[in-house]
Parts: sequence; structure tokens; C-alpha cells
Amino acid sequence: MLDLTSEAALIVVSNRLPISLRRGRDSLVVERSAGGLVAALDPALRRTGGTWIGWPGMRLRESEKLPSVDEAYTITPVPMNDNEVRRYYHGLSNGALWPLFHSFPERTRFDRRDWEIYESVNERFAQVTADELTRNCLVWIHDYHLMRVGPHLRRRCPNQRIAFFLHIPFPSYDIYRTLPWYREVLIGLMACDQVGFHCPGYVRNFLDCAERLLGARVDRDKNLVQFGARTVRADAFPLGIDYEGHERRARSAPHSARRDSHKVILGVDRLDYTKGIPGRIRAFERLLEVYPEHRERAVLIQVAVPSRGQVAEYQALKREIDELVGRVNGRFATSEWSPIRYLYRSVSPERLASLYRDADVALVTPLRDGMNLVAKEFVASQTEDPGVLVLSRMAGAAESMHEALMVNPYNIDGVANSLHQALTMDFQDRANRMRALQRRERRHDLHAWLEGFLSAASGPAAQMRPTALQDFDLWLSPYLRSDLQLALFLDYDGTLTPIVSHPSQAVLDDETRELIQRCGARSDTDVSIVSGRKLDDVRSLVRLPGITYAGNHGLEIVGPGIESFSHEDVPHYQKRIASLAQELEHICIEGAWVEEKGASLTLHLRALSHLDQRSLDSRARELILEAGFQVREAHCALEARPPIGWDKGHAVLYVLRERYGPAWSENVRTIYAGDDRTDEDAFRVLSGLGVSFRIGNTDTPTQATRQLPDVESVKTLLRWLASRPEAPQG
Ligand code: ADQ
Repeated sequence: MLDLTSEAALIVVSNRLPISLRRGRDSLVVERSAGGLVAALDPALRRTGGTWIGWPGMRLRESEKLPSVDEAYTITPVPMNDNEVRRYYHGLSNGALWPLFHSFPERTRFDRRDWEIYESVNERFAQVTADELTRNCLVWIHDYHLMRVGPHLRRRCPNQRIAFFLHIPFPSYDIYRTLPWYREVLIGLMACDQVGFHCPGYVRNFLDCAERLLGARVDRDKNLVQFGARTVRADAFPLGIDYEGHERRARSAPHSARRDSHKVILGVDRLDYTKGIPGRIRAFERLLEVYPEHRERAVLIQVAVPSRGQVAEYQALKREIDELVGRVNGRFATSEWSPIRYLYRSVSPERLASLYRDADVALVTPLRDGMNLVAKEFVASQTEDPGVLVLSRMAGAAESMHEALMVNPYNIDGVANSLHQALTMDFQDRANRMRALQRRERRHDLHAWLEGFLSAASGPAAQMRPTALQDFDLWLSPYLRSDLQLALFLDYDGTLTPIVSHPSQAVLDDETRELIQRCGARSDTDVSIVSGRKLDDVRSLVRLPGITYAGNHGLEIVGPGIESFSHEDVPHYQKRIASLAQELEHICIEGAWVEEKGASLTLHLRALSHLDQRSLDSRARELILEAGFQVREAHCALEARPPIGWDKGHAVLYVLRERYGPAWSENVRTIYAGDDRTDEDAFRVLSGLGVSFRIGNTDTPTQATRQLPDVESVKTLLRWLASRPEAPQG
């Protein structure tokens, strides 16, 4: 467990730094940024020390260094060029992920080039982070801009403790799955140890997506997800505000002269289509129509901070709001009273404190919002005559702020009615509601949030219970049928035996052999071993009669009822493989070696350092391609395969057709278990027709139906298959 109060440091990674840069006349000018994220994390970093990594908000020239900033922690900038800002930030983050995660699929713009830049910028963030790591530190990544940092960082630092917090909602499965890169984004979060959301509803959505889209194993009681061998904890940590700070500012903020002349309804937002500003103005208009007693008595003050002005949607929204404000003011204004005051700008913390304190009603009506801090800031600032909070049910804040008047922002009449209720509520009712809201927000403030998140993220690593027989009851019972045969395909290395440093050490243990034998001995099950090894090699390792063996990724197959198969093009490539093997041996450095397998070969790189692997890998790829072979990646190895369009997928189909005829899928159920990229070919041909399991860790998307953590869980699968009830004969 990390103790963040002592020597352990915190490394915060977010899109923006807590400062922004501006080019002054002769030097760079540093300004502290405002906003929720900075207010939340700055105190944590001050307490623990550490580093904040992020984009400084402008392009630094080659020679320019970040001016030194007097901070209690280090600030490390991640540079970005204009194209990257356009595609990673405006394109993928704000043009695709932001609308999708807020359940506005019709507003999303998916562009593969944006995704590629998002991926490469995330990798750069990971590299900068890896360079900053200290012994015993916690990396805390923030928000939707950086959901792919995890895997890149994990690859560089396999044992690093990594936490992630999402500040926006996590959408439901139905919406999330429209993202073209849904697997990659989920896998990105799976590389973390702790993933935090604002609300339990978002956690549920995330667990659903992990289970249904990745085939991950989920424990909903403990909020754990197991993906490959990794277990990730996903919990709700509702963000609070610096309650005392807001309360203090409200007590000392100046009073406005016009204070008692009107009832004030206040809206404060970033100008964003998720915040429901047009609907709010319409609801106010409706209030004036239906309840004319509020004319000349109520004022809507709407403060909107300019945001993402380069994005077309935001420009259109600004125009829409301008027009609406004009319409309502034009319709109802008198010489003494203008119904809406619209401030399109950021206001100072003191001014905001006055506005919050003096408002009679806070009208917070987002169409969807991760949390919404404005609702909380209003409550903390209500130090005088208690006002009323009218709050959208679609904000995360609604999950806890029960005493607010809850509204559906899509129901304009309903919001108008609630506004009327708020404006006419008697003192006692207002005071009761406000007291309860204040008590809760004071207790669940920013410090409590930090404490809760950091102690979970630095606590003992999450442990998922081992895969058990009942898991397979759930996954396989609905699929298997007692009147149909089962064709069971098993890869060897990494599936039946753990990955070891030399292939000769991958020996099958007696228990696994016995389980395979028991499966194979059943009248309703046919077992095939499908391996990248030479046929003779895999056969002598498994040593079981009566089952099928496919070697060399299926170029050679032998088994009961199958005529011994060897792909017709194999002899043509054997000589060329032998000479390629020699060429590769020439460039091998100590620790690397070539395994010749007749029609293909494997260059083993496992014993090399990461750096040596990379340099040998690229040289070897060139030689393999020059010799006219295909390159395939395997576990710490490169494979050279003849370009004959034959892989494990073809081998599986060959066995199925030979044994069960061309309409095999009507006569047989199929299960395939494999751990390797080469098994993906088999997963692909069986998708929709069979059930497949990918074993172990992977940080690339898989076509398999489900993930299993390790060889031990494959044994449990075999145990389940060997002991399931057998259909009565005849
Ligand atoms: P935002 O979408 O930015 O945050 P919100 O939570 O309301 O939304 O925070 C806005 C912040 O900006 C508040 O602290 C507010 O005081 C400030 N602000 C708004 N208008 C202002 C103005 N005109 N002048 C000055 N300050 C202004 C995202 C998610 C939210 C989530 C937060 C934190 O969208 O759902 O609550 O992150 O996780």
C-alpha cells in the first residue's frame, strides 16, 4: 500500500496544466488557470508533492522552456503542434468523446485520423509520465482526453500503480458501443488499477460495457473487472467542492445595490450544449407566460463562460442563445425591467460568490452532466436568506442533492412550474431544504473526495476471485447442446502451459493432460490442439492418442477421421525458409535464436532487453519481407510465414468441414481457447458461430468472445467440459 502522506509522490496527468501560457512582448507569461479540476487537484499535489503533467495551452518554440513557476510541485509540459490540437483536442476529445459520453450520439463526428492523433498524443503523455516516475509514486490520469495513456504507460512500466478519474458521465452500453474505437478505449481503462467515476450509475454502465464488449469478467458486488490477468477496481467517488472556501468568499463578497428590487434566478455555466441553456431560457419565458405575477418581479441572470469557440456546434449554440435572449427580452421587457441579463464572460471568484449568495433560485438544468459543481457552489455560498436549488435529474449531482427541486430539463412546462414553486416557497421550507443540502456538501467536500480516492487508489491491489466452474455454467451452458457434438480447439503455449523463456521448457503437466484426455474420451467431444509449433513437436509434447493435432499454424494437420493434411505449397517454401533462417542467425545477438519449423520459422526475442528487441525486430522484419515471407508477431517473437493465406482460422475450418461436413455449424458446437495474436485468426472465423476465449493479458483488441486470466483458468474450463453431464447414448 502506498502511503501518500509520506515519501510517495503524486503524478497528476491531465489535458491542461494548472497554468496557462501566453506570449508576452519578450517572454512567456504564466497565468494560473481557474476551473474545477485545478481547484480539486492543486491542494492534493501541494500536500503530497509531485508533478503535474499536461498541455500548457500554446505551442512552445524549439528553444523555449517553460518559465520557472514557484509551486510546491513540478510542472511538466507536454508539447503539441497545431494539427495535434485540432485532431486530438477539438476532433476526437470534444467532437467525438464529449458528445458521445453525454449521450448525444447525433452530435458525434468520428474520423479515423482524429483517432490516430489521439492515440499518438496519449502515447506522448505516457512517455513524458514514464520519464517523471519516482520510486513509490501514484500516477493519477484525468478525464476523457487521456483514456489511452494507461496501456502505453503500462507497457513502459508494468508494475506502476495507475489510477484514472472520469469527470464526465460514462454512457450506457447502447450508446457507448457506437464508438468505432470502443474496444481500444475500454482497454485503455483496463490498464489502470483504479478507475473512478462520479456516480454509481456510471460505474454500472462501465461494468456492463466491459462485460458485453470486451468479454471481461465482472464482479458487481465488489465493482471489479478482470480483463486478461489484470483486475481493475471501478468505484464511484462523487466530487465535492472546497466548501469552506466558497462559504468564506460568500461571507465577504460585496453586496449589489439592486439586491432587493427583484427575485433573482441564476444560471452559471460554460457555454456548452450539454448545459441546457436554451431550454432554461424557454422555461423562464414559459414562467412569464403562465405565471404573469412574476413579470417585472423576476430576473434571470445567465452567466456563460466562452468555451471551445472553434467548434462549429458551440458557435451555433452561441447564436441560438443570443437570439432567444433577444426574443424574450423583446417580448416582455418594460421601461423599468429587462427579464434576462446575459453575461457572456468569465466572472471573478468574488463576483461569482456575490451572485451565488444573492440569488433566490439557482436554475441548474443540464441535459446531461457528469456532476455539476455550480449546484454545489451555490449551496455553499447561501450564507444569507436561503434560496432554492432547481436541479436537473440528468446531472450527477442529482444523485445526492435530494432536497433540490428536481426537474426534467426536456420538460419545459415542468421546469416553469418548478421555477414558480421555487419563487413562491415560504421561508421555512427553503431553510429546511438548504440546511440539509449544506450539511451534506460540507461533509462530502473536496477534501473528503481526495481522501477517498487516494486511499482507494493507493490501497491494496484489487483481487478478483479465481475463475470457477460456475463461471462456465453461466458462459457455456446456454450455448452447448446435449444433442450436438462439441469441437474443442486448444492452442498449446500460453494456453495449456505457461509462457516460459525457452519453448523446450513448456511441458504439459499431468493434470492438464488428464483433463484433455477425459474431454477427448467423451463420445460428445472432439479435441484438437492447434499450435504454431512443428506438428511432431506438439504431438510429442501432448502425447495423447485419439485427438487431432494441427502444427505450423495449421499447415500440417493429422487426426482421427482426417486424412493427414499438409498444405500443397509447403514444399515450395521449405528451402527458402532454410536460407532465411541462416540470414536471421547472422544478425542474431546473444539471447535471440531462430527456430526453423519446415515451412515457417520463429525468431525468439524473449531473453533480450526491450531496447535490443526493438532494434533486432526491425532488422529481422526487413529480412523476412525481402525473402518473400509474411511477418506475424507472437509472444516476444516474430514469425516468418509463407504467403499462402493459411492460418489457424483456415485450419479450424478445415478440421470442422472434414469432420462434420460443409454445414458443420448446424451439427457441432465449437469452443476455441488461445492466448496469442495468431489465435485471432481462429477467433475471427468462429465469431458468431462458436465461443472463444483469449487467455492472458492483451492491450490490443481481440475478436474472442471472452477473456480468461491464465492457464489455471483454462484448466477450470477443461474440468468443466470433462465433467459436464453426457447425453445418454442411442
Ligand atoms: P464542467 O463541464 O466545466 O466540468 P461544472 O462542474 O459545472 O462543469 O464546473 C464549472 C466550473 O466553472 C465551476 O467551478 C464554476 O464555478 C465555474 N464557472 C462556470 N461559469 C463561470 C463563469 N462565468 N465565470 C467563472 N467561473 C465559472 C466537468 C464536468 C462536470 C464535473 C466537473 C468536475 O462536465 O460534470 O462536475 O468537470 O468533475
